Parts: sequence; structure tokens; C-alpha cells
Amino acid sequence: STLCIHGLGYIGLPTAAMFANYDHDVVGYDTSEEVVTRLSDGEVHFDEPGLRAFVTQAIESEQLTISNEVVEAKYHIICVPTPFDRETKEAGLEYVESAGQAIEPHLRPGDTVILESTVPPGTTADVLRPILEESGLDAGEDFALAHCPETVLPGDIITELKQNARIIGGVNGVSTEAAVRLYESFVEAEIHTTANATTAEFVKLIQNTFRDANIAIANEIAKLAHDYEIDSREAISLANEHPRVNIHHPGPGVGGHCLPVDPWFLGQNSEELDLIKHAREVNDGMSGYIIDILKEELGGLEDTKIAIFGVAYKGNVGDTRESPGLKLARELQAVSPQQEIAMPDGGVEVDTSSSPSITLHDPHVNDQTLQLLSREEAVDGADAIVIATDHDEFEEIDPLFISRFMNNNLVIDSKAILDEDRWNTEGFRVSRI
Ligand code: SAJ
Repeated sequence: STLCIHGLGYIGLPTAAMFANYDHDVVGYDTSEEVVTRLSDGEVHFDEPGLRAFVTQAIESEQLTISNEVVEAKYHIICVPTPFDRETKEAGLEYVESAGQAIEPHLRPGDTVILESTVPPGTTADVLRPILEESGLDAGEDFALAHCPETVLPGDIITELKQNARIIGGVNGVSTEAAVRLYESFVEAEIHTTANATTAEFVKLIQNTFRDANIAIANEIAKLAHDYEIDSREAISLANEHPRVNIHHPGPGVGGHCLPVDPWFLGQNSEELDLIKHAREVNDGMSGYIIDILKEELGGLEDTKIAIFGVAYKGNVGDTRESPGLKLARELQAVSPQQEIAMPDGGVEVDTSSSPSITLHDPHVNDQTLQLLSREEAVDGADAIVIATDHDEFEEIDPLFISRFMNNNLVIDSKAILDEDRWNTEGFRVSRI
């Protein structure tokens, strides 16, 4: 076979289907039996518009085979996760390492290995390369080795795979060229090259770091604007009329598997994270800021009921990774007034009867562990609604209908998506970020 894709997640699966639909012979490999079984039955294990049909087309044309075995292939593309450790703020490279170990016995002279996973700078050259060279083959001489970071936006992956510019950096010029030839088969935009894998890794990380820091500025502006009693969104949009100013939107914090973690990866092998680290903390602090607003507006959180609308990490997707809505729910539970009661046996029990109760509603998320409620159930007896995600459905909510269920009338519209006048008319107090 021509290509073996390692890891069939958010990036690996669409990439495998893309190459297959562009006439390559592709084996999609995943270590999870469940993923392999479900995909073989035509079921896609996560939510991405158009992906199911795209994958089905690739499988039915027999260009794409799903397998739980690694095969010999002219190109190996690694699309495995690099899980973030919240304690150490580091990327886990165990899956990159095991992918390398799985490829090594199948590696032949003339093959090309490409790492797509987002990794700390230096990973391709210092972690992956030595593992592959245990085959006795030399990277850059006997086989090509390159980093080609993915840059697609969840929710629009198939289009962006084709239309986004790519950056490719090999461990030497020959490696870079080998990877470029492969991606040229479907990438319509420019492919930029650097004969250095570390630069390509670095570029990917600073793209997401830029966006994260820009959002941190927007969030700080929102807090400042609140103190001056002005509308931050109006101010930002007016500021952006300047040809060289482009401030992003404030909100409940930054979620997803990229923006909240990639900036930390930059600091994995360097001590220089400063402003970037601070920007991360500003964004992480937005849930605490929302809690302060709730406390102020409700006069404390004791015995309140808060409905959180939106636990996906952003609008119109079903992905909850690093979701601001869930982070807010966790923190609301933690800061709640809890009383310790001494028990007759000498132990201590925590009385949570006066804690706020939290309900969650999200029409895009399908997760049994979250106890998601319908819109009406979630607001029944609630004192406040926090809109934490800009799903299209939320714009259509009828405030009059909702008001019948609620106990109090507060709405924190962290994404500024509601028609404020309409909600005010129905007696709601709307607080935006
Ligand atoms: N957000 C704001 N304000 C904004 C824009 C976004 O608060 O003005 C929040 C969103 O609500 C969300 C988070 O930021 O919680 C991230 O959303 P996003 O749409 O900015 O990005 P992701 O994480 O879905 O995808 C990003 C993209 N990177 C850039 O735009 C630089 C995507 O192109 C990357 O491929 C992806 O990370 C990745 O895989 O690295």
C-alpha cells in the first residue's frame, strides 16, 4: 500500500479519507479495536460535518482500508494525540513514541515518515528520529523524515484540509521535498517549506499562541470596559476599523485541544514563557470572572440554581475538550459554600445542601456521563442562565417561553449572541462579557 496513517482521530481520519479520495491506496491504522470496528461498520466516532459521507466514499471505493495492524507503506503519517498534562503543563509524547516504534520494523529504504501531531519544538529530530533509526536506516539519507503540522479548524476540516496553506519542514532538504510531493496531491493552497523540522513545529505552535494571546487581550479589554460601563464588543469592533488592528472576541475562556495547550508546549524545552504564560492565565481566569459576576448579581451563590447553556468548547461543534462551560461548572461546584459537619464517630462530612445546583444543556453534545438536560428542564427553577457557547440554536431561544420556568431573571451572555433588547423586554437582566 502507498500510505499508512497512524491514528484515526480528528486529523488522521479526514486525512486518510482525503488521500484515499485522491486515488492513493491508504491503510488507516488505529490501536483502538473499538474505533476500527465502528469505522469498518461505516460509523464515525466523532462529530464533524460531512465527514461520515467522505469516509464512506473512501471505504466504498476500496481506496481506504481500516485496520489494527501497521503495514509496509511508502509513506507513514503519524496523527496521534499528544495529551496535555495539566499539572506539569507538558505534552505527553508516549503515542508519538509508540507510533515510531510501530513503524520502525516496517521501515524500508526510500520510505517517508511524516509527523502531523502537534508537538513541542524538537520532537521530530530528537524523539522520533532516534526511534526510527533503530532500524539501522538513517533519516535524511535512507528514508525521509518531516514534520507537517495540521492547521484545520474543527467544524470545517474537510474544506480547510484542501484550502489551508501548509508548512513542511524535513530533517533535511530531501526529506522536505519528499513530503511536499505527497501533500501536493490534494492541497490547493501554497505549501511553504523549511529544511528543519523544529521550525515547522515552532510555527504551528506560535500560530495558536498568537490567537490565544489575542483573545487574552480581548478578555482583558472586556473586563476593563465593564469597569468603565461601556460595551467591549462595540469598542473592539471600532478599534478594528484601523487597518493594522485585529482584536479577537472576548468570551468565557478559551477551549479546545489546541489553543489552551499549544502555548505551553513552547515552554517544554525553554524557560522563556512569560507574556504567553500570562495570557494563558488571563483566559483561564474567565470562568472565575463569570463566577464573580454571578455572585455580585445574585447576592451570593448559596442555594441558587445556575443553568449552563453550551458545554462544547465552541459554537456548533460537539467537542467538549477543555470546554469553558464545563470548567465553569466544575469551579462553581468547588467555590460553593460547603459546611463541614462533625460526625458522632469523629469523622467529618461535607454538607453541600446550600451549594448552587448546576444544570447543563447542549444540543450538540452527546455524552451520557454529563447528565445533559433539555432546555426546559435545565432552566426549571433556575436563577441564572450562563450562555457559554455560541451555538446557533441559542440565538433562537424565546425569552418569554424561558421566563415561565425561571426563578430569577439573570442571563450572562458570555458570547454576546442574544438579542439584548428582546430579553430585556421580557424582564431579563442581561450581562455580557
Ligand atoms: N475564541 C474566543 N474568541 C475568539 C475566537 C475564539 O474566545 O475571538 C475561543 C473559542 O470559543 C474556543 C477557542 O477560542 O473556545 C478556540 O476556538 P478557535 O475557533 O479559535 O480554534 P480551534 O481550537 O477550533 O482551532 C485552532 C485553529 N487555530 C487558529 O486559528 C490559529 C485551527 O486553525 C487549528 O488547526 C487548530 O486550532 C489546531 O488543531 O491547532
